[in-house]
Amino acid sequence: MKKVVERALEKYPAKVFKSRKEHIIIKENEDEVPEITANTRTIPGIITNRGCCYAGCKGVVLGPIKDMVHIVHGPIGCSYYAWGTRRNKAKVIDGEKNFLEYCFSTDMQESDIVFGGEKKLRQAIKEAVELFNPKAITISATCPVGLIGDDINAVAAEAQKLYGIQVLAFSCEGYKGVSQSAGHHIANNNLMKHVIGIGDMKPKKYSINILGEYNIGGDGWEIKRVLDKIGYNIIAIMTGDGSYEDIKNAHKADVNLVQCHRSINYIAEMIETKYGIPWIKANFIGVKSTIETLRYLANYFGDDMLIEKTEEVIKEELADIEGQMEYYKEKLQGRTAFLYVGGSRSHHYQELLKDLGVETIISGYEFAHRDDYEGREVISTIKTDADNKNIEEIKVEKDEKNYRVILSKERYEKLKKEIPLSYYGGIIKAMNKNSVIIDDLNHYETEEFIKILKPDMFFSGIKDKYVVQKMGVMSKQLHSYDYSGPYAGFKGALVFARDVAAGVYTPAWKYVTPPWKTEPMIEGTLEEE
Ligand code: CFM
Ligand code: HCA
Repeated sequence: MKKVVERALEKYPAKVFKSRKEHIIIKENEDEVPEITANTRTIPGIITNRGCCYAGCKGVVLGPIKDMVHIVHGPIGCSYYAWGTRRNKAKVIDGEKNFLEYCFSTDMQESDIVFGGEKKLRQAIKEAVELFNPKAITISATCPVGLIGDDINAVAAEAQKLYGIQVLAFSCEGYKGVSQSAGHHIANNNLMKHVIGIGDMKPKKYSINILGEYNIGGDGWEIKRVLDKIGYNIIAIMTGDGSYEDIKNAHKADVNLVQCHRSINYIAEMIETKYGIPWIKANFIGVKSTIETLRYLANYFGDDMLIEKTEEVIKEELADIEGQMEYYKEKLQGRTAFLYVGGSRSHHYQELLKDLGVETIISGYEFAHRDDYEGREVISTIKTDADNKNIEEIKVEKDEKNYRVILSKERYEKLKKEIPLSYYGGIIKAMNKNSVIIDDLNHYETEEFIKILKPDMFFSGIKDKYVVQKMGVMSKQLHSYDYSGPYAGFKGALVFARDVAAGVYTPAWKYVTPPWKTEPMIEGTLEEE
């Protein structure tokens, strides 16, 4: 594998070679978790797949919240990008509002750049209030807003006073940070500061939130279906098919499930610190992972009835898919995959591929941080409630592989047992010996690795799907699921298995000649006599 990596990078100038090597690791031993360089600026000149800060804030985290009006202060292209390219699926509840079909923009023009755009923003808020009467509004900044110095915070504060509804400003100018990851953080901070905690609903038994689930292809609905069947009460899903009303009450849950750690670990941790609600790393992608997550959750509550019901639901759900999963596994067994997605799916989907007998030989993230690769060391320290009363000390102990969270006497008495909490193991641990893990992969490297490793399937996004498809390799989008789905949970696993088998077995591949069939394998120069 070392030779493979060196061959893929050999054309780089020395400086670029040195830098890129730090972002690529080979897992040489089973238990080893080598250090990787991540979350740094992409080398100028290299084309990266990454998005921008605004995409992470407005496009990913805020965008799916259905009952808020999301105004983009900026040029129409930015507005359209973060609206029209995301698959925000939502169900309208009777009497509630859903604005997801609208793209709200100040449509900044050259004159606004020269003379300032605050007036236009004020007008846009006024129109939104008059036409739609929303309960709350978000304003997201695009690059020019920061460059010309429009004060969206002042405009938001003024509008909040004037209209008597929450108007939240997000200074998520696209150029901030090194990727969309900075935008997740900005969105998380503001939701935590202004929305989470203002609700006063009375929670029911077994109340949970699902954090970092964006309902792509209906994944959130499929997860909810199973959790409802077991008897959980989901207060808020953040933020797929999410609602302002639900998010206000997120602090009332007993525990937070974290699906995408990268985009929402900030909220999970802030809720933990402020309200003493722990979080559990979940994975509802893959049959085995879903079962593990459900068992973990039932064990967290430690209620015998819940544990029994969980087993019953697992049995029922498995009975519905087992035969067909076996069929697809027979078709896919022994194949290899190359995964390259944003900041969490490259890990989650390996588990589902494992269910189908497919091994991931190379995988990477666009913008993950080191903890997503290498895992998290410590989860909890000290918990307090909102008023800083009832301080609970939670001790974290590490045994050989797992962390156990030992609760305070009071909480222990309430729950009657010690509760094992999962920690986040990271992607490297999930991969096999001799696999390659790569950060901020670019198009050049994608092509090189495909040529050298010849995986049977490639999972990525719209920016490289077709290049790889033209190389004769089955190429599937894991951001949008190629408009299929759901892929989560039990039934979703089957939809994924069907889609992947259909992709691998399509007769189209025989009409494509991969470059390695026509290109010379050894390059060299002929010496003149
Ligand atoms: Fe989390 Fe996501 Fe992802 Fe992400 Fe994204 Fe996404 Fe993604 Mo595209 S929040 S990190 S910023 S799971 S939009 S729903 S698919 S890159 S792997
Ligand atoms: C984004 C959103 C994106 C893009 C998907 C892709 C998404 O980065 O702004 O590149 O195919 O999931 O919609 O990640």
